[in-house]
Amino acid sequence: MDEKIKYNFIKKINPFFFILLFVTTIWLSPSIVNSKKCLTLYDLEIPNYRELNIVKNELNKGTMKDLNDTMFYYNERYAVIVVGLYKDKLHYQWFTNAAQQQYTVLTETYGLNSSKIYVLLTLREEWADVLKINPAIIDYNSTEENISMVFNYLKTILDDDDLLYIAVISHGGDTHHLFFENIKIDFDLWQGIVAHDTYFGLEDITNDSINIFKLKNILDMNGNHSTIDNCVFDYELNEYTKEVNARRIIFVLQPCFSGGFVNDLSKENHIIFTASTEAQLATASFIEYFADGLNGSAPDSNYDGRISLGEVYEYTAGLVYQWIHDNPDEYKGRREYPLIDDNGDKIGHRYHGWFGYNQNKANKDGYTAARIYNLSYEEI
Ligand SMILES: [Ca+2]
Ligand SMILES: [Ca+2]
Ligand SMILES: [Ca+2]
Ligand SMILES: [Ca+2]
Repeated sequence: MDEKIKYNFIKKINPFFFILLFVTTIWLSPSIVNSKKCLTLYDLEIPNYRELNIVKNELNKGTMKDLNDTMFYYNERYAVIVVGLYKDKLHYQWFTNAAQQQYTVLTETYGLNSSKIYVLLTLREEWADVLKINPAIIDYNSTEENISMVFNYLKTILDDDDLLYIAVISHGGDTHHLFFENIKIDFDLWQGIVAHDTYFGLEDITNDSINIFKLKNILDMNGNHSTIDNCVFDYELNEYTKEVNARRIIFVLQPCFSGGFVNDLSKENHIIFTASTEAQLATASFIEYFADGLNGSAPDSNYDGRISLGEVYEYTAGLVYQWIHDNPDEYKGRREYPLIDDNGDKIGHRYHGWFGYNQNKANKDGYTAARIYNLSYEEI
């Protein structure tokens, strides 16, 4: 083939070749994706968080500061662990176990002084056989007066170089839920419509069972909040804590609908973690996964040799997703998305698939938590 014929041949074959390549690629790609198995909704909603971590590790490499950069070490560290309404024996066992676990991790793993940890829990003697907490660590019955008293005291002793860690373990409710108490609804339908009034219940051992989901306990006939009050609303928790002076206040909230606390508690120096959104139940043990994460189970996703609070959150969220994924029959169609809000904008975001979460952008949720380590110090 002389040069001229060869040139003409390539000129003819080129467009045809590329069109064929293009069509083949388009035709093959869906069958490659689907060749393993059919994608389910779960697969789309819940990517493998370990794989995501690997991708993110690559992105994060080199972006975190060196260990010897300037760090701010918290002066004094305090904690408040509240167990509210448990209602039945099963939850009594679960919640007292989770509270003990929080206490153990804070004292043994992170060295908090036991005299600086306040545990509020109302014991129920007839269920002593399933009690999982050492009664000696309990400071007060879990009443609204005592909760308010503890935070009032902390207002007088904490300074802006201190850390306060607050864990709430309780059944929770939501005023939207109340209006529809007799109707079986898809909670997710209500997500994001308004910022909900959310609350956690308190135990009344003079009653066998206080049903916090009963309308009469919370709202009067006009739909206003009742003065009969056996729960702590989101705005009440904000009232109790807003004047506590601390460099950081960390909230870890297990109650159902706890995402509804975010808009009330959100503040520049607050790091808020919730078990679910304001429209979701919280059936997975977010709080126990979180304690496990703090206690060394969370992976060092960015290989900087230390575990950040952000890494603990991602580990926790991954396990909650996994738990919901693994229990599809019992909780068919239900979602639970643990939220984080650490940029003070009153909006919580979740780890997977939402644009508001980014550990590397200063104005996004996740940025501050990724720079707090061992509940002891943070990057400055
Ligand atoms: Ca109240
Ligand atoms: Ca709220
Ligand atoms: Ca790390
Ligand atoms: Ca936020």
